[in-house]
Amino acid sequence: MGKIRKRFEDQVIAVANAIANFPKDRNLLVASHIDADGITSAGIISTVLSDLHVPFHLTFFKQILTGDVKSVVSKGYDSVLLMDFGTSHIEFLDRIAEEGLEVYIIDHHQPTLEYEPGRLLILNPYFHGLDGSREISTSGLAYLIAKKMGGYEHLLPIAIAGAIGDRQHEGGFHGLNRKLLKYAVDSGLVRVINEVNLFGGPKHPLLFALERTVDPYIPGITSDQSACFEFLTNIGIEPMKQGAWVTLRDLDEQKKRILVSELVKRIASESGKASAAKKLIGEIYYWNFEDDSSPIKDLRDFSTILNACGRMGYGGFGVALCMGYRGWYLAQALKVYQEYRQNISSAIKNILSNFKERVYVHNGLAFISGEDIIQDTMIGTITSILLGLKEFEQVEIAIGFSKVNDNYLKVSGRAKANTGLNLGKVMSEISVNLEGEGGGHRLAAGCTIPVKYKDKFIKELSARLSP
Ligand SMILES: [Mn+2]
Repeated sequence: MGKIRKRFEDQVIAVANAIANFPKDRNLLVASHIDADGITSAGIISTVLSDLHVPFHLTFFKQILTGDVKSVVSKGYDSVLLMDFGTSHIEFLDRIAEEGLEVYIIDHHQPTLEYEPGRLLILNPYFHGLDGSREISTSGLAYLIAKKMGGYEHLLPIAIAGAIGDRQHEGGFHGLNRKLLKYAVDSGLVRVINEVNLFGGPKHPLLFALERTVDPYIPGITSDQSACFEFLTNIGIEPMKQGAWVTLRDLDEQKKRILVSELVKRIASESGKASAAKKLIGEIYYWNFEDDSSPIKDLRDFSTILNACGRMGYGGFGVALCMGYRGWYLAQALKVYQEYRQNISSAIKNILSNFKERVYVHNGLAFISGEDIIQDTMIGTITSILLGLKEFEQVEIAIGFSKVNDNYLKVSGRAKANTGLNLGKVMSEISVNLEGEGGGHRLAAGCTIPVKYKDKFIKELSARLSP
């Protein structure tokens, strides 16, 4: 083990020890991000804390701005544990820690400054030479901490679902993620197969699988059952045979090929076909201990459902699923997921049918005005989906706008692979100059800016990206 890896390991142990020995008379606030990575991280840590009989409160944040961090530290708790955020507020948190608040951070976002571990106890792979955007997510870090305490191997599939939520599986898992997946497979927790990537897996009725697939988003199919019926019939696949729903497993290879190629046509133009096909066929990660008929058997579906719960304001259902609850909680989560699909589908339809008014494309850069029609918690997802559609074939980077309130805009940026640009860094720099703030990863980032600076933001970003 290299020196760097050793330091990373030591830090995992340090955080694990701190949690294991957390004094029960101190009150603790756990604050996490509302996406799938944040919810799975919260689920893993909540399981551990419950087992330790440590009382704590759990809360979720959607944007994680300085204001949010300030509100976390001002609530009067003795200790706070920030998950999937906090790295970009180290300086501020360090000052607060000096005043007596105990601060723990488990995060994988890029730091904006080098930090010498001092008063904060922080676990971030970037401080140890590891690439937090590809090699491990917060849920993976939470798992490593749990594992150090012993007996938490069964939580590994949950950690993998978190990494999937942050799209770290795309192009295959790397680094620590790869190791975690290998361990999950070797120990029989997860099974990996190559299959058509539709909701519910190979045994799910094809009609509903199509309707429920959000990732990839299939224009005219996602969330429209009668269109799915028509689509299948038109390409010669009967949705029902002898009174039983037809599933992926019932199709022969030729029918499967037709299905995929017709779906690819729906999603992408000629040039985008290869990447759309890649999204449609790929590794599926099965949670072995989940029932075959369970809607969260496929860890990508689990991740999508958790993300939907968070975005729609029901992160708690997601945490319950991570802690092993099913029944009513799962039924509620599925209801939320249905509403989420409908929201996405109507937002996409709205943008595409008002393309001229809503989208401004220039030099491979698209600006999408989603104010008044897209919630600030959904704009990132919608921007990602739009960037993959054929209408955005010429676009390398898409920037979506939505309203936080009357004074502020949420801006979400998504880049196609290999633009060579660090979107998180660029968005952080531009927003800071415009009385805003933000950051994120290389290919996915976000920021908040005052409404009055929208045009300036567009101008500055365009200038930064022009050759
Ligand atoms: Mn994350």
